[in-house]
This record gives sequence, structure tokens and C-alpha cells, in this order.
Amino acid sequence: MDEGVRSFPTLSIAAVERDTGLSKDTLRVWERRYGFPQPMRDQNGERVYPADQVDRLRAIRRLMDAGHRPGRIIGLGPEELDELARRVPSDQVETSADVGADQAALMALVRNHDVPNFRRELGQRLMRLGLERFVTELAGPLIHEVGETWARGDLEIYEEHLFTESMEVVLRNAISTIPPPKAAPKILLTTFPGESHGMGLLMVEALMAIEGCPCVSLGVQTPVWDIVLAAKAQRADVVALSFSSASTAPLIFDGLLELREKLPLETEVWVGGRASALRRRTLLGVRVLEDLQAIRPEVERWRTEKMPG
Ligand code: B12
Repeated sequence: MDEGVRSFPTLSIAAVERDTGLSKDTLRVWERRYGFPQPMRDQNGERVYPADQVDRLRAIRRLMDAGHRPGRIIGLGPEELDELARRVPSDQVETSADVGADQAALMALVRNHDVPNFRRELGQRLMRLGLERFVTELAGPLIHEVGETWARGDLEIYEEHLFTESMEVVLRNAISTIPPPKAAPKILLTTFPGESHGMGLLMVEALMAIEGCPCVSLGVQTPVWDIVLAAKAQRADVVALSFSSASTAPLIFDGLLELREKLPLETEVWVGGRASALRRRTLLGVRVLEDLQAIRPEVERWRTEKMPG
């Protein structure tokens, strides 16, 4: 264990996500991209964040809500962040408590089965945040909160279904309003048979469409041979697959080996999702995308390699 972890209080990545409203994916990407935050590791090797870093993350989050771009403010020290925050009108400041309360307010609508208001509230946040932030900062954490609440037995299955249905409608509508695609790669999205979780796929489709990629989604549970036929018919450059934490290693690797064997070599296979087996084994010709933030660089890499100049 990191010695520092024993000597002063720290928060887990899940606690920082709840506290600041910044998703785990975002925290990990900032760490890689900007060198901040710099978490320590606990005895299990998991990230833990000292209180001063969490304070700074809260300040950054507040400034982002007031319109500042993360890349411009992450490198600033506490005094500079304070100085910037003083210039933000107080009615524009959304505190971490607001973010937590916001999530709780949305959960209350789910529990009250108030579908019309839940959809309306999601729609308003979509307008306020824009699709990219809606997906990475609101939808991801909220879906996980719903999953945890359900796993604790605090949410009925039909309540979870109401939530999923509403979130899917909002995401689908939002995707349909994205301007027409700009350039390849053309991406075919689906999951393997046995993987019925489709919201990760929708989130991925939204971010790929924002990058200007033409996307065709087959929805969930497509047999491997049909994926191959669809990729050919659609002239897809990439087949993207999502694996939730419910996906088992045999489901993932048997399917991927068969798919890779049947697809032409030039069709790339991109996979992602929370299934831990994905990170345990490498397969030739299959690219594992670590998180949602990996989509943009991957699309750029493809364009640089396949469409030089
Ligand atoms: C909604 C839901 C369902 C719905 C799905 C409906 C739908 N249309 O999608 C239904 C009711 C069908 C369902 C069924 C089941 N579910 Co369920 N479900 C969920 C829930 C609440 C959300 C899942 C989801 O959509 N996640 C999608 C996104 C948001 O999360 P993600 O997969 O982690 O992906 C993230 C990233 O990895 C990335 N990503 C995802 N894919 C890709 C792909 C690429 C290329 C990239 C770059 C990134 C990327 O995007 C996401 C953003 O952070 C989760 C709870 C949770 N915490 O996730 C449980 C959960 C996944 N389900 C679970 C279980 C157990 C089941 C069932 C087995 C229950 C049962 N006994 O029948 C079945 C399994 C069905 C199957 N075999 O597929 C467990 C899995 C636990 C485990 N490790 O096994 C979870 C974690 C709930 C829990 N806490 O226990 N479920």
C-alpha cells in the first residue's frame, strides 16, 4: 500500500464520482492526459484520492459548469482556481451538492414512476450539457447508480425497465439530431448473443456520431455470422462491440475469435465495456478501447492511418 494512504483520509474513485459529478472515465482520462488528479493506490491497487485533490476537482467541476473548458483549467493551482471562481456569477455556480441532489432528484422521479417528468428532466439536462457531456457525465453515472440501487434490492425490476426505456428514448432522439456524418470510418455497432445490455452501445454510438462517423446499429444480440454479413452489406470499416460486466470470458473470446476469422482483415474490430475479461487477454486484430474517452483518439488514429493527407 502507498504509505500516504494510511496517514490521511482519502476517497475511492466511486466516492469522488458521487461527490464531484465527474465520471470515473473522466477522472482516469484526465490523469493520463493532464497528469491531474494524481491518485494514490490502496492495498488492492485501487485509486484513492486525497481530500485536497477532491477539493480542486470540485472547483474545476464548478468552473466547467460555468462554461470553462477542462484543458484550460486543470493545470491551474488552488489560488488561480479560486480567483477564476470569484469571477463566476453566483447563479451560474453548480456545487457538488447540487450535482448529487440533481442525481437524487432524477432517481426520485424513477421511483415515483413519473415517466413524463423524468424524460422532460433528462431532455432539459441534455440541452444544458450538450450530448457529449450528457453521455459521459450524466447518463453513465446515473445508469450505474440505478444498477447499484437495483442490486441492493431498493429498486424493482420494472422500475429499472422504466428508467432504461426512458434513457434509451432520450439518447436515440438525441442521436437522430446529430448533423449528417462527415467522414469514414463507417461503424457497425452491436453486441453478441447473450449480451442484452444495450445502453453502453447507444452511448458509444452517440460519441462516434459526434466525431462525424457514419454509424449503423444492429441493436443487441446479433449472431456472429449476421454481423459478418451486415458488415459486408454496409461496407463497414469498423465493427464495434459492447460487453457489459455480465459478459463472460467464453462469450467474449469464442465470439471474437470467430468474428475475426470471418471478417476481412481490413475491417477493424473495436471492443469496449466493463467486462473485466476484455483486459485479461489480447487478441490479434481486436482493439480494446479503455473507456468512452478512447473513442476520439481511436477515430483520429484510423483517419490518419487509412486516409492520410
Ligand atoms: C439496464 C440493465 C439491464 C437491462 C438491459 C436493458 C438494455 N436495453 O440495455 C436488462 C434488464 C435486460 C438486464 C439484464 C441483466 N442484467 Co443487467 N444491468 C443493467 C444496468 C442497470 C445498466 C447496464 C447498462 O446499460 N450499462 C451500460 C453502460 C452505462 O455501462 P457499461 O456497460 O459499464 O459501459 C460503460 C463503458 O464501459 C462504456 N462502453 C460500453 N461499451 C463500450 C464499447 C466501446 C467500443 C467503448 C469504447 C466503450 C464502451 O460505456 C459505458 C459508459 O461508462 C446494469 C448496472 C450497471 N452498473 O451497469 C446492470 C448489470 C450490468 N446487470 C447485471 C445482471 C446480473 C443482469 C442479468 C444477468 C440479470 C438476470 N438475472 O437476468 C441480466 C443479464 C442479461 C444478459 N445476459 O445480457 C449485473 C452484472 C453483474 C455481473 N458482473 O455479472 C449489473 C452490473 C447489475 C448489478 N449491479 O448487479 N440488465
